[in-house]
Amino acid sequence: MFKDELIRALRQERQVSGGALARKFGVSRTTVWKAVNELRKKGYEVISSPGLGYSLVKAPELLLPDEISSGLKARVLGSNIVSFESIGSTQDEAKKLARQGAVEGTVVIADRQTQGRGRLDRNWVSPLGVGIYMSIVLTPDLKPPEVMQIPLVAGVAVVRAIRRMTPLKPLIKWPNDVLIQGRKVCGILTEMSAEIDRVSYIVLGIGINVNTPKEMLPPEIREASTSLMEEAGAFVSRPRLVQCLIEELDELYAEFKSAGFAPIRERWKELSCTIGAMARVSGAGDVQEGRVLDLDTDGALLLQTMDGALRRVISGDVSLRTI
Ligand code: BT5
Repeated sequence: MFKDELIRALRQERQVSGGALARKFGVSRTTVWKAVNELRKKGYEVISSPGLGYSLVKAPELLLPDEISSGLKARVLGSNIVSFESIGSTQDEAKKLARQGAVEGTVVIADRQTQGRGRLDRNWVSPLGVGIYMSIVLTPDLKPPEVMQIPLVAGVAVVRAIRRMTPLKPLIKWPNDVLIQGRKVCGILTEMSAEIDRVSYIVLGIGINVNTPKEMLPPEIREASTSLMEEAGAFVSRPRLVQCLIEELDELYAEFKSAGFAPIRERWKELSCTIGAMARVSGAGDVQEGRVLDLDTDGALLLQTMDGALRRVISGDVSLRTI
């Protein structure tokens, strides 16, 4: 905690003395000096001038709460940010915090996950220092079936954030993948705790391969996946991308809560590679093939199967034949 407050104080003032910082935090000057050295080890460049004090000249690319919240323009999301260098899964930590009554918009973010997961307990590969692995606690007034709209809101936010930060043109594959040139760059996972007719909380998990070199991904997913750096050919700032993502999601989530799913549905359709494509949908032991006609008003996929029948799909994995 003290470390985050120290970074904030160093950001606020061009130069600040060790004595002033010690008084501000109620600690000794030696403690301040030690904490500054810890920040230096993490890549912060702090100059100390005798008699004048400390100046922060460069901050590293860390996903620390203060790196994310500094200058963040969001109303609800990100008001509370918790970060970890390494964690099993940010989903589990966010669920724990939600059970303990965490405020809506609480963000749990990690530099690496050792047990990152996708849907149906599949694995989400989460190597250190190159990706974004984050989970957000949401408490919307929704009925359980409406929860499937949340990953669609998130998909639009991810695409917008990537487009703000890079020249790339990612597209969404129903329901929860963000693709670039047909390769997966982001996965979204929504888990909830609910009563029969009311949701108590949702944990929205987002994983993005940002500066991930292809070799860091295991061979079995290398062909089907990619990262922003691989596609853009340039390093992308993770803290700035997280900020953009929280801001976009904050705006879309507010719109979703006030105006419902209809406007999100229109935005989603504009950014999707799914509508009009030939698709193979597998789920619940069943495989259906056909043309995707539309996204239904509740977020389900409308599929016209080979025999001409119209099917509504509410969950499953989609593989597209024409993108
Ligand atoms: C997803 O599941 O795509 C949801 C992924 C959600 C990850 C976030 S990270 C923060 C939060 N904490 C967590 O523990 N999870 C969430 P699904 O549609 O089931 O896709 C999983 C499949 O994607 C795997 O079976 C692999 O084939 C592939 N995959 C795994 N890691 C990948 C990666 N880093 N990049 C691209 N594809 C990956």
